[in-house]
This record gives sequence, C-alpha cells and structure tokens, in this order.
Amino acid sequence: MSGSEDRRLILALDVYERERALEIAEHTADYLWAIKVNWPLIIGSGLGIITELKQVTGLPIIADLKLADIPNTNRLIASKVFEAGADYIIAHGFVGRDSVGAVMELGETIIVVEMSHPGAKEFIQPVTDKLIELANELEPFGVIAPATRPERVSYIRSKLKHGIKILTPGVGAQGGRAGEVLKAGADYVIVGRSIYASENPRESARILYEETLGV
Ligand code: 3DU
Repeated sequence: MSGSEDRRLILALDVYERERALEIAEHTADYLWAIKVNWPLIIGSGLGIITELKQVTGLPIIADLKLADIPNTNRLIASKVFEAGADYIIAHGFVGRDSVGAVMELGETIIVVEMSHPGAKEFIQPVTDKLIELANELEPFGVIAPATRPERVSYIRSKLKHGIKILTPGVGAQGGRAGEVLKAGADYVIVGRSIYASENPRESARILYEETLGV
C-alpha cells in the first residue's frame, strides 16, 4: 500500500446510518484518498458525521452538496459545512460565477462541469464548454466529470487549465471503469455502491485501489 498522496480512490459514502458509515470508513480508509459525503448521509446522521469521519480516518472529506443557490444562501450553507470540517465542497457552476465565488471565498471548491447519468446530456452537457471556461477563470481545486463517458473526460482534460483536478463519479454501479477513466485524464475516481453495498467493502476498495495503481 502506498502513502495517501498516491491514492486516487474516493469513497462515496451514501448510507444513512452513522454507525454503518463509520464502520465502512474505518475498514476502507487504507485504500482511499478521500471520503465524499452526500445528502443521504448528512440527512441520516447529521452534519457532525463530517467531523467524526475526519477524526476516525484522518482523510480529507468532500461535501457533495452540489450547491446551486444565490450567493448568500450558498455562503450560509458552505460556512456551516466547512466549519464542520469539510475540506472541499462541490458546487454547481450553472448558477453563475457569483454563486460559485461565494463558496470559493470560504474554502476549497469543486465545480460540476458534467454529470454521469443519461439525463446529463439534456441540459448540462450542452453548456459544459462554458462551465470549463468558468473553472479556468476561477481555478477551483477541481471539477466533476463523468466516468461513464471517458471520451468526455479526455475532452474536458484537453480544455481544462493545468493543475485543476478532475474527479469522476460513475465507476462501478453506473458502468464506468476506473482504469479507463484514469487513462482518459481523470485524477480521481469516485465510487459508492460498488464499495459500500458490497459483501466486503474493504476487499472491494482494495481491488479498486489496485486498479488505480500504475495507470
Ligand atoms: O453510483 P455510485 O453509487 O458509485 O455513487 C456515485 C456518487 O457520486 C453519488 O454520491 C452521486 O450522487 C455522485 N455523483 C454522481 O454519481 C454523478 C455526478 O455527475 C456527480 C455526483
């Protein structure tokens, strides 16, 4: 196993229950770069789960809130979430540079430039170029791109400023493959169900981690 700086796997911990979340996090932490927390876990366990996951694993925590509101509301939400210990917040870019900027003023931000589900082709993909331009201007920590479409990840990589990371959900349950999307230019893969809903989350995380090595 390598140091955490070499790890490229992010666990999407989309369970409701605090105990289950902490147990899965503890068992898989050795193979992860970070843990991503989304609404299901925050609604099920409260915001304090961010603080606890950090304490238990020592890993960075990404709050996947997909913030998409006016600057003031984005700011009100983001300040509480960063206060709870989140290291990164995911925000939508389509709401405009002022809304994204409000989050970026408070901490490290990740902007959605394209999503992984089929419906992303309806409204998001047509404006991906604009969202990439926004990211290049604001220079966030990273962007979200679809692991289900490696050719789109290559495209986004080719347009994105050097240094902005690409994080890709959609590996496993949604059909994307870790090795393929990393080869296409992703920096990190985000995996939820294939790890937390498997018989043995630690072993599933290990297999995925091995797949990310040497790509
Ligand atoms: O499909 P999975 O179970 O591996 O979970 C993927 C996670 O990533 C989940 O939290 C989902 O809300 C998030 N996500 C996407 O799946 C696709 C996106 O474009 C953005 C986030």
